[in-house]
Amino acid sequence: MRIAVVTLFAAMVRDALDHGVVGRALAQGSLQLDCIDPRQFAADVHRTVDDRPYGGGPGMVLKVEPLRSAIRAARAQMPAGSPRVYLGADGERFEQGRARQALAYPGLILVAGRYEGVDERLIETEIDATWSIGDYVLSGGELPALVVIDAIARLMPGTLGCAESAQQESYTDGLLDWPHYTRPEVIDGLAVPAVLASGDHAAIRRWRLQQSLGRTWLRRPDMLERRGMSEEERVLLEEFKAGRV
Ligand code: 4G4
Repeated sequence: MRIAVVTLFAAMVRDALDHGVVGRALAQGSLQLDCIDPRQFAADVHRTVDDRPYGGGPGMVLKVEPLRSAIRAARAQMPAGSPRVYLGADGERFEQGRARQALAYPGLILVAGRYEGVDERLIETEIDATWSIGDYVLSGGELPALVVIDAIARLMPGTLGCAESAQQESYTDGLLDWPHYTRPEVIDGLAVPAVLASGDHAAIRRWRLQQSLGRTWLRRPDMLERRGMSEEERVLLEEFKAGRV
């Protein structure tokens, strides 16, 4: 998959993605990243990319022409039908479901704003959607763009070291994760749950599903409400609530 980021801080975006599973996806070529800097399209000797806001007040606004040229350049080098997405706190919430949907896109153009934001007419004419990663204001769209790229990249086939890890998680989609343990078997008087060392894979699967259901019920009942449960899941959650596990 190809992702283009239109940003005044290309090095920040590239450097942050050069680690871990996303770094490997880039090295492998399953993910291709292009950063396009609006400053390269600025017309004057000072390479100006901002200007004063109409109506006055503090702060600056990203100028239309350099940003528009950068978005168009991104579009020209990306597969046809790659949506242009602006990152802003006023956007639609970017959640796991959106990350999964984005896997099917031919490409994705992410536009990171700075200063007080961009000229509204540019959003109207050059942007297909605005995504927000949560209800807080950041100094630029780069961190949200990085969050979006990481969430998508780890879902791409071949990105996670183990081919099964993504699939293993699928039956608990829409649930919180189950608890994980590694050696030693006892630490600070706390033992690993016996079932995990039993070798009984069906029992382990049931225990993990039950822990995921229980945690989601305790910590994020809204997620459980949205997702619904199978009959097996209902039984497992009732057993969890009864405190038998
Ligand atoms: C648009 C307008 C996204 C974008 C102004 C971007 C939070 C999110 C920005 C700004 C962002 C989010 C510079 C204030 C960039 N902040 N919640 N900031 N600012 O996804």
